[in-house]
Amino acid sequence: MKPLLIDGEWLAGASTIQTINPSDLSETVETYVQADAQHAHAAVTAAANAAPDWAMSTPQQRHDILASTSAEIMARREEIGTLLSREEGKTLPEGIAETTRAAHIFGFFAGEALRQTGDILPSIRPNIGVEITREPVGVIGIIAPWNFPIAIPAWKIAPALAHGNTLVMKPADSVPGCAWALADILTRAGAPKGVINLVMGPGTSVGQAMLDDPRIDAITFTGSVATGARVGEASMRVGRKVQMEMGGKNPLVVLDDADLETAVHCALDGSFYSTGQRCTASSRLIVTEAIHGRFVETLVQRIRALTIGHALDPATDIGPVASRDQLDSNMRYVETARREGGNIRCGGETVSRATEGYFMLPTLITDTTSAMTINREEVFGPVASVIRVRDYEEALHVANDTPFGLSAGICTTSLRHATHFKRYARAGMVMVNLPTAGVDYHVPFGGTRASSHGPREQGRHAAEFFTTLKTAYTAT
Ligand code: UN1
Repeated sequence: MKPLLIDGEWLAGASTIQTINPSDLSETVETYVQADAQHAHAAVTAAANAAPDWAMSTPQQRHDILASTSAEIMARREEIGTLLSREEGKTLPEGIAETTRAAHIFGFFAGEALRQTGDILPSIRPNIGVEITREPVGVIGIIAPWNFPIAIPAWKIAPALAHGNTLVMKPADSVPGCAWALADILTRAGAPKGVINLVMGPGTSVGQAMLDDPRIDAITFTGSVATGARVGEASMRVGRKVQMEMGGKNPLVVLDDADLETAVHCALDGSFYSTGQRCTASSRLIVTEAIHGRFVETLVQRIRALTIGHALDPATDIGPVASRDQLDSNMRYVETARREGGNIRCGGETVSRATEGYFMLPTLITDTTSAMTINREEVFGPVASVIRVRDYEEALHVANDTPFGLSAGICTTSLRHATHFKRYARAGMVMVNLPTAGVDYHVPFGGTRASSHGPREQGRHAAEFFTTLKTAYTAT
């Protein structure tokens, strides 16, 4: 049984939950203690009490904790990756790759702890000097989603600590295993008591208690648009800094001059790997007329060749959907697309395997228009739709015809179109001849409009959220 971590103590609580393997519903993965609102309160108290000392910790101390965390994650990547795949359902290679990514993130931010910088400059007035320094924000609340159970906690925890903040973390209910492993590793790596607090529990009680607690100075959230709105409103009420990564409805434009192999690969990877459960997934394939037929035919062939199955089976390409609710929601979206005139070109149904799990065939819906529900709302499953367009200009227009703005891709051999798209795609990230999903950890991550709010995550730019600037004037 995995306990809560509050003020350096591993604690039992009044209740527990068990996680279930979405590849095999007969298998319980782990039992976790559930926090309540009082635990959340105690966790914030611990983080607030630990904040002044941790803010004064040396760059070397922060570096060493983060570097040894990175090393332990790397050494245990198969074991932790397996736990990830058993709880979330992504395939074992995806689970191990995500765990490796988490190790790299801790390694990067170990370096960032040493690379704190500031500015010294003259005042506009005589005999005055100005210093601009970055200070920790204080107590960070972390609310993490279920689809990247280790990478997203890592890219929130690592910069929070590197920049001298303490934290209270609530992992997603259905996949707390990796966040628990991180808390355990960080504690043994030397994080002082109260610096990291882990409260597993429902959003309605634990998450809400965090939102309502004005002692949390900043919240970093990844999840749905609906929950993001609640996080944003609650944070505004207490004047708290907030960073939110929410949905996407990411376009992948395929132009007539695209290399067909590249385009099909980008669509297959971007739309269906990780079972399409990525906010960066390519869910709208916007294809110009001359390549449309060949592209759809080849993509359908490749989709049909994918093996859908148990996440730990080495033959599996695409694991199960993560939960019953998500599967039901995916199927409702497919039904709505059919009703609104979409052609379910392949997939669109659940499948049985040797073990009972949430298996769904990757689904391609053709003959869709930008106005259809399937092209307006995020599905968050192995479902992509095709919109046929005349030319690049229409493709760009359709690509931008969405409230979201996370990632946008284009497959083309035209430098002119690629260059224009990089400039005019309304998204935080643009991919040329690459899938819309799959990002580096050393550069900014985030989007525009309904996808994101607040400063970017990851890379050096993470400092904007996890620090606050101080400007000091000194008469000389
Ligand atoms: C990726 O595409 O590599 O929740 C990462 C998500 C994003 C992470 C995507 N925040 O899907």
